[in-house]
Amino acid sequence: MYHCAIIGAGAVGGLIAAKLSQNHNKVCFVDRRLSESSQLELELEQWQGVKLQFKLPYLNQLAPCRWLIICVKAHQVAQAIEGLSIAADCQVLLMVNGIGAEQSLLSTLKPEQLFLASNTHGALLIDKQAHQLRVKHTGLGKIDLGGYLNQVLKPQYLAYLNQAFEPVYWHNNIYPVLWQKLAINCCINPLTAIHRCRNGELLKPQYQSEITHLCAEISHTAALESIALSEQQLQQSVLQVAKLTANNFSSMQQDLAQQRRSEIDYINGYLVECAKRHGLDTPCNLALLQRIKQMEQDYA
Ligand code: KPL
Repeated sequence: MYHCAIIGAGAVGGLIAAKLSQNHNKVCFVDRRLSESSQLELELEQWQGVKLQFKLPYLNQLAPCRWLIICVKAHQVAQAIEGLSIAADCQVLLMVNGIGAEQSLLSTLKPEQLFLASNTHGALLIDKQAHQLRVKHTGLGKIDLGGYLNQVLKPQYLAYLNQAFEPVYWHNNIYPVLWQKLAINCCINPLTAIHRCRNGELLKPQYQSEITHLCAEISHTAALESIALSEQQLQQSVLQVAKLTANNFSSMQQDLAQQRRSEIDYINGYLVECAKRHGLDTPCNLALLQRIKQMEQDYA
């Protein structure tokens, strides 16, 4: 029996599978692009040649899984679980950029089954062939998680996740953490995509006024959602992440460079819509949203 199924055989999914299996959890992958009932070979760069085989079970045979981790792009979440038979007592952990994708799971899952996480571990996809995946753990980070509903009991798998990824922090209310991460993504992702630069470029003086305005809009919107995050606190975390990941290209920068759909709808798009529901205008976030949308429309 698999303890854990991972949807999304990418950098983060690969890293989680590798670390959980190192800690003796039985893990399988679910990936619609690969054929069912086949194997996926995973190598973590740090393993120096050691490879592990993971099963891709038939999608309708997931019933024994009690723990499902979804780490796909935010806009792929709904499709990722389509047609899966997920047991009513299976706990589902969503680990995606932005906010809003969780709503698409609620037609299939009960709200108390759903948990949301923010991950700051660096993971890089070195190579992905049909049935082979090579990933690298590029930076130690942390995982924060909590229930979709506030004040729910800790999930059973928390201890296993903590063994593999210490530290894992449990929150009775995860939303302030998700909003802080949202602010980081609202600033770093579109700005690096538009200016085609690495995260560290945003530390330059010419970007500071725009980042200040973006953080002010995010802080005001968060307050309307009863989440207290000061503009200064948000700006500080944006700059800290830009510094810590200075050499990286953000996920949105990479998406646009490779002419893929970005996660903008769940990042600045979520922020703009949320503010609108409260009657608040967020012109700086709206401008970035429109610019990224335009860039996506201009793909050849
Ligand atoms: O989450 C990220 C992303 O690229 O999506 C950051 C934190 C900005 C790191 O690049």
